[in-house]
Amino acid sequence: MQSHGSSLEALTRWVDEVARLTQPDEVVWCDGSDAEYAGLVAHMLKTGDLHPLNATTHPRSYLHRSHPSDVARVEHLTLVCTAEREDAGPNNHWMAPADAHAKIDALFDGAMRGRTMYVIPYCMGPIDSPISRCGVEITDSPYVVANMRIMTRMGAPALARIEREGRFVKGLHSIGDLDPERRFIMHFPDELTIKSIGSGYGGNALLGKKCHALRIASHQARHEGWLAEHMLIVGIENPQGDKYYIAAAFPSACGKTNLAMLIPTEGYRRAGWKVWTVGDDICWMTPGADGRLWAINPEAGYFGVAPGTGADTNPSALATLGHDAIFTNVAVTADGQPWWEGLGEGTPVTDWQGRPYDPANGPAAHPNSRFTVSARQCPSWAPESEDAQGVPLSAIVFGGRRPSLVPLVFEAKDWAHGVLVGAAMGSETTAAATGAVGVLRRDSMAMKPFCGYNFADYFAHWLSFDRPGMKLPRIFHVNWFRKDADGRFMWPGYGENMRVLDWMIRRVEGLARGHETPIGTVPAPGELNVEGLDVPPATLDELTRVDVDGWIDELNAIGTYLDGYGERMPERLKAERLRVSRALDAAQ
Ligand code: GTP
Ligand code: SPV
Ligand code: MN
Repeated sequence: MQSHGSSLEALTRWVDEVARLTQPDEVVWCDGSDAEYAGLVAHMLKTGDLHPLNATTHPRSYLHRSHPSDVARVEHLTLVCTAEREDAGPNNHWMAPADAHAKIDALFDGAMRGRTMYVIPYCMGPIDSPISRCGVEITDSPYVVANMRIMTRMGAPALARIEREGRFVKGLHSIGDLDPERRFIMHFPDELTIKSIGSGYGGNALLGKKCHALRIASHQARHEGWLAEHMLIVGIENPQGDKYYIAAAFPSACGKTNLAMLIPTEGYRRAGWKVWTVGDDICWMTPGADGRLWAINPEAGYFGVAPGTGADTNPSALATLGHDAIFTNVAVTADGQPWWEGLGEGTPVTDWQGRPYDPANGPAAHPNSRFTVSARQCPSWAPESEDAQGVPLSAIVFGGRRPSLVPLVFEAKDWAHGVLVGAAMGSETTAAATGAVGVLRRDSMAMKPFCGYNFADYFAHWLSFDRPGMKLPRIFHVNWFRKDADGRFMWPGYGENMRVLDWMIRRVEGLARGHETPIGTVPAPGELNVEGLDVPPATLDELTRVDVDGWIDELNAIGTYLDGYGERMPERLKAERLRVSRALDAAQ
């Protein structure tokens, strides 16, 4: 650890160096105050970076329209720059660090001329938690500053912690000229450094989020014995007042925010069940002295998907969005309210690009339009989100968009099997990243775009938690997205997912025997609470059935996928796949 003061010296030196390279007109150190935020908003309302919304229905809320070519993450331009290509793995795009620095520094040369350079100290996680980590983002985008203010603990307290600790992640960002040809998001895990240019979009530009809290943090976590994951954290309180915490990894735009804010259906509510939101996107897990995994949400806000968020699907999110929110690339109604497909009320008059709405141009809101809002505004916000030690996990859930084959829910036999289930995850691509939508691909643990190192080493790291003294969470897999022959979802999802969480908790408590199958344990007939559920029995049977022939093919495809990682793939995982394959053959 560096001595007191030297860290700020290092920080100041880096800020000076960046200013010399990027040549801004002005350098502003952000303190995170309300007055600073209000000043930024006023400035952006003048420049057109923000547009006012209806101040009666949406106090202090604003619309941002991004460049139409800058609306999502860009995986092909996102690089992990380790000395050895193999350390980044086939799951990442790679460039040698020296080449990467040279390439991107040339783009940063003079990039901030005529602009203000903001220095943003931030803390990922509760400001006084030993698990939390700090960073500093330098950016020329006031929109990024405003979003970082909502998404992280930003400003003076973070700077004080950086001065005390002497360590922080360096993140340099410029919107550049927004030309996709000059857009890169580069990570240098060994230098705890991020450089991003050419995009103002969330995951590419809010460097505390995916770049720091997942790609850099996963690399640190591997060496320090913890896990940085693309997971929500939800607390479920039963009528007796016991709380169970569950973390769930679903790929981008596959239901984390919705499950984290779930409102139990009426029967559960009447019986006294409550659901608490700890986090909706990122989870840092650390083994505690008691052998359990303890989880914190490193973020302070939600950068959530707007489309599909309605009074019938996620009323908690709508309540959260009642004031002090930033909307990006949504449509607007005649009276200046934000609007998106699935909202359920209102009529769009202006689309996400600011044009008069014409259905011939596609959806009114961009499919990856988003809201940014403080987590504390959520009615189900869990006060334990601020607990320094985090919350203890009872279960980990994996899941993706699988239109066929994969049952509603099953439980892995043990930790190693659970790691295989997570590694084997598949999901249809979504609008959260540029490229084709609806293409089934492997997205191990929902970390394909976010793991800062070789997936084979990552799976080995996951397996390493299975050791004496650990009291590991149970591992489940869910699929809310099965479709029937007509392409309609077979499971109603959203609040009804409470029925699946309830079964998981009964499994944890030893109160549901389940039905063992070669792929894992599914609910035995009668175990899933279906009271008042509007799903035909034949559909429910189909949702919990294991199609042995289909799964034999799936396990073969998983084998091919794991083999793609060559020698580095842990034998334990290959053996686990073989075990499941053989069990399926025996059941045929
Ligand atoms: P990121 O922020 O991109 O990491 O996404 P996320 O995992 O938080 O996804 P989110 O909860 O925002 O959901 C994305 C889309 O899936 C939205 O359009 C939701 O309405 C839809 N969705 C969420 N849960 C369900 C569900 O249980 N069933 C169905 N059919 N759709 C769902
Ligand atoms: C995701 O794409 O998984 C998100 C949005 O949560 S972003 O922060 O842009 O990555
Ligand atoms: Mn995400």
